[in-house]
Amino acid sequence: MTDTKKRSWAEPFKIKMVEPLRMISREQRAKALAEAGYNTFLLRSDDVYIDLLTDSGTNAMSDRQWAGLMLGDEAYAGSRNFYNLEAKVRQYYGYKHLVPTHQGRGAEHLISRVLIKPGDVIPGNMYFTTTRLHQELAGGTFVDVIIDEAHDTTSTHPFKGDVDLGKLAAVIESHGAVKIPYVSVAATVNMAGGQPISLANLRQVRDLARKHGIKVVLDATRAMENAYFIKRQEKGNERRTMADILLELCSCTDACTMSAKKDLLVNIGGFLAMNDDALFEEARNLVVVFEGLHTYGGLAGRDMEAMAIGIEEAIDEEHMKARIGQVEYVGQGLLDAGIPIVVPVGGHAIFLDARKFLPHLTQDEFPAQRLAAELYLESGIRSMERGIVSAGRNKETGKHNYPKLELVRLTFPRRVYTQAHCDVLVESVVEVFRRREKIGGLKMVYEPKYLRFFQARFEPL
Ligand code: PM9
Repeated sequence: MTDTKKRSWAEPFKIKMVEPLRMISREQRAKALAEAGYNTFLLRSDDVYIDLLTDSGTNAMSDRQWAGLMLGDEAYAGSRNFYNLEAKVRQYYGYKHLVPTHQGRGAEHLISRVLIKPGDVIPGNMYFTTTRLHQELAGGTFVDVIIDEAHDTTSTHPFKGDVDLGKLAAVIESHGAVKIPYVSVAATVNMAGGQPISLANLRQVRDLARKHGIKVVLDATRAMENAYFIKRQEKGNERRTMADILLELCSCTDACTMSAKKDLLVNIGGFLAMNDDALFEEARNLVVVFEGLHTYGGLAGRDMEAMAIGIEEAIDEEHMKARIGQVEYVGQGLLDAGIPIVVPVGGHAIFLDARKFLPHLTQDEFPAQRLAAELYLESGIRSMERGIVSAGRNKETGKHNYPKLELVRLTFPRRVYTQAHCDVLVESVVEVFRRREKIGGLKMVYEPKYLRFFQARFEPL
């Protein structure tokens, strides 16, 4: 019987252009997987049916954004699109200065070079792969100060991205404020499952850091999604706009790095933004060395225009409701089927708990890597390992880092897939779960030096 009280939501857009999908046969998928060394990053996109590898640069742009591309001012210096973007970043993120970069890691590179000295320590709410690598390449060491609940896939804490203030205070106490150039705060926290940080917690982080003269740098890559969670579930924020919350989030920090390929609905782009004039001066000096002139930072004028328009579309609450709603729809489907996932469901992805999915495998047998491979084999769906392979090696000992979280990420590009794709996804995961006991582990047969998850190769044990 139809529930007459239930009111469904629907996407606030209709589809104007389509890109055909095709599914190759199981035999072809098995061959493709072996050729890719059981690494979903090494599959050809043509061999993928539903691509949930990432939400990075894979979003569908709107008709307004495509029109914006035609307004690209490709002047080498002083492009009008830069000034449009600068105005939007000031309006919505509130920082005084903007340094465009080709993508997020370009911004991470610059800020790490400017602020970190060899021997420094950077506390943060869980590592992110590229962020931590740039901190390490600049001579720093990342220290995780996220709350313990973030490492527990079953904890239903609503803000698992929060910083543990006791842990942060202890890092400051043991290393001294002079060794800590900044606190690295992500909103939302990707590796924890897309979990948000609360405004109350960020205010406390700011107060503690300021007391010791330490900066706070925000990874604002998915900060709009974080603002949505604050509005929905942090007391006292229900009546505020997402835009207002975003401004306050940023105002608690001194600078931000941004991969615009996520929240901001573009295929390429990023930036560094800050209030401090001296920091801006240094970043502007370096951007011309590594990215491009300070008014394009490795981007075409048209890319900056699409980003400026994307900011306004992404801050729209109907857009965000549908975006997060889609992720939650899949999450609920998987939970109803008894599949172990990280709860609460986060902003950009569903994370399968590979330890619980494949409890007969040890972490050295790369359970999440194998599970991602198996899901591809089952259904042509591409996902991403977020476990021991992504965690890399300890920079001192050279041994594997063993993260508590051994996850497979099913990541949702914005405005790309329909509810029918979501249903196919849930059914496919359930099918793999049904035959989970027969799934074996992997051994790593090739390991690159940096960010090994991108290019490592594996074979079945
Ligand atoms: N994130 C993702 O799929 C892209 C590739 S995986 C390394 O989640 C955060 C929170 C990110 C992020 C990229 C970057 C780097 C910084 N911070 O990929 O260089 O999620 O634009 O951004 C990916 P870029």
